[in-house]
Amino acid sequence: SLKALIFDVDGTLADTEGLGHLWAFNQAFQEAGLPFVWDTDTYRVLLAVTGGERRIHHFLSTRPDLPSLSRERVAQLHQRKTVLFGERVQSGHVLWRPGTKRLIREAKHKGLKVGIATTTHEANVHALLQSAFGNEWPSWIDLIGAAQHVENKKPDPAIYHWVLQQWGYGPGDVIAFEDSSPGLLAARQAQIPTVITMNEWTYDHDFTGALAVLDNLGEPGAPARVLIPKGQD
Ligand code: XBP
Ligand code: MG
Repeated sequence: SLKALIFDVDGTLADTEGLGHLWAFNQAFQEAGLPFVWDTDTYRVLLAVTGGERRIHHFLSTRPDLPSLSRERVAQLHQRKTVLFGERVQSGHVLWRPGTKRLIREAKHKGLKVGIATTTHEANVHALLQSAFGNEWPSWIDLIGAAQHVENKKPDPAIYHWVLQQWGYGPGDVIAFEDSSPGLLAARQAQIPTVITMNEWTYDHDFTGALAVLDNLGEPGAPARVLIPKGQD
């Protein structure tokens, strides 16, 4: 029987990518005097590499024309990006998606646990939860599985295995909510039934195997629409 809901963060709970992460990456590059900017088309492709630090390394590996950066330099750059992202959330640039707060509250009122399974840094998750629930956020979220908890990032299922293990639950005890193909692959490889809420960054992803593909989680008076994923139309 259903015991818990597990939410991805970026793109699922909140629209974090464009005005949040992408802005923060570019701001960090600019502050460091680096000679490149990511535009939205570039970033759309780069999102296939999950984890900001890995994403920067991957980008540099595709651009031999650019000066190479040491591991430490990239780590510093990404630390600064995390600080900038937190500020961006605090200044109200990152909006929570329809239905997400409502569903978390409803789940808790029904006695379900609510967990997080994300590839992003835990500090970013705290900033986002604070922005949505204020200081009371720990009473709404039981468990946060984030970047530091597992080595391998989505589409590897490690973060989902970690969350299930913390609770002692099986994959049939939970439902996952994701917005992207790497996220769906991670949850599905852990055998977890997964609902997709797609967004502007992920509408063309392959969502084969999802329980349902929705535009968002819906609010009273603005219900979610069921979408037909690519390849099944
Ligand atoms: C999200 C990510 C993250 C963010 C950036 O993937 O891939 O890397 O884009 O955050 P998912 P960090 O929603 O599947 O977890 O820079 O903190 O990694
Ligand atoms: Mg996501």
